[in-house]
Amino acid sequence: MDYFLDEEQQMIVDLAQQIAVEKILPVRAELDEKEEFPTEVIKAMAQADMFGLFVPEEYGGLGKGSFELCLAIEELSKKCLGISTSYAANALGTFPILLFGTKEQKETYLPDIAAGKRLVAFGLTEANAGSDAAGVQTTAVKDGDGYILNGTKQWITNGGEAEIYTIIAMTDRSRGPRGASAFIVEKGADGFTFGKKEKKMGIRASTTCELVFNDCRVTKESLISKEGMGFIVAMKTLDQARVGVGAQGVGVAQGAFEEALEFSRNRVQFGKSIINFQAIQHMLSDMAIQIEAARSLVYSVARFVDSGAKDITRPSAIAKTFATDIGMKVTTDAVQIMGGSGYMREYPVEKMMRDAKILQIYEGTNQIQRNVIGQSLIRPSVKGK
Ligand code: COS
Repeated sequence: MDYFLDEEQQMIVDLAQQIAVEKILPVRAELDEKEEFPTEVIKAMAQADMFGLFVPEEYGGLGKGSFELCLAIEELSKKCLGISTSYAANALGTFPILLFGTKEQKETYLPDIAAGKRLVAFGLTEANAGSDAAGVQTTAVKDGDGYILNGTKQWITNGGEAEIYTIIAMTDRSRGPRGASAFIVEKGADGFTFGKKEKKMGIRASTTCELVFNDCRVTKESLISKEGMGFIVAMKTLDQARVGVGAQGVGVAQGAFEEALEFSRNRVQFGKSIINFQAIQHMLSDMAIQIEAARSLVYSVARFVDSGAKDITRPSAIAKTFATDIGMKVTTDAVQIMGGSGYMREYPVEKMMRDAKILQIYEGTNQIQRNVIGQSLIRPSVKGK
């Protein structure tokens, strides 16, 4: 399919593809095996200006949008979802500053983020606040001209590696979602430490850990937007980011499809390549149909996001849900086509299948997405048409 990319968009695809093939492919299995953060790949991406893609030019970025970010994420995801997760989570952590930050906050943080000098992480999730995002128990208590943070964030992608953290904490618990506020906290702040590093089923080249706040003092300049706006900051951040998770689904599905296609051309059984069997052809055809449908949807929604449309909640949830369900389906079918070989670590599809599972879970499970879509159908004026 031709998606009529312009010259710059094609350059972004080519560049991301080059990094994926030259820098990611040779190390992905080892990083997965050792559960190691891709420091060298991140450096290569920084040198290639990939962290500046979605940052406005006035803050040192390339001034591109969600669509270009999705193109880059898709290419990286074809080769390693763990590494693309580190990259995409950096954007997730940056969106609160980009969407709601003051001029000073943008001037302080965005140039380093765009240069890839400082990674970012988004801290919403807690032990008792997963799908129920308003259940955050971390507190931020006003103290003089600052705030004191206490609490523990869980399962934070880029935790420990990132230098900048955008954190949701309760400034007034009695107000429920309206009592949450968003803050920027820097690595090294007094009272801010890292807890246990998680051992995961997949995306093992990305790091996931706890953030522990123990009387951590931040200045009032660290507050993003206003007190009480934290839940909206988090929801709008997720609305912005979810189409990128859809792009991860498209990428990992495409990667697995290419492996299965190549394998089925070469694998001979009953005297012929297995691609000649209709059972295999139909599976490959379904994979091709599903990937193209998911890609078309993700690209359309990313362009819609870039159009400046006010309400992107429902389309983002639709793109995330559809494309990540496809990511899971296609990677599972790739393992099936490759049979015993597909199940072995010698081939990359078992990793792709393990990796793909998280896409249906993080940034809001696909069940929560269906709730969000359902709510928008009940209250069209509030959550989109
Ligand atoms: N954009 C703007 N405002 C939004 C919004 C959005 N996408 N979603 C909700 N709001 C607003 C609502 O309109 C409501 O405003 P009012 O108080 O003025 O009525 C307020 O926020 C509370 O919304 P709601 O009542 O829908 O909140 P719930 O506690 O029921 O939670 C869901 C809603 C389930 C959608 C939310 O908790 C969620 O997204 N959960 C998943 C979180 C997630 O993705 N976690 C993954 C970890 S982060 S990587």
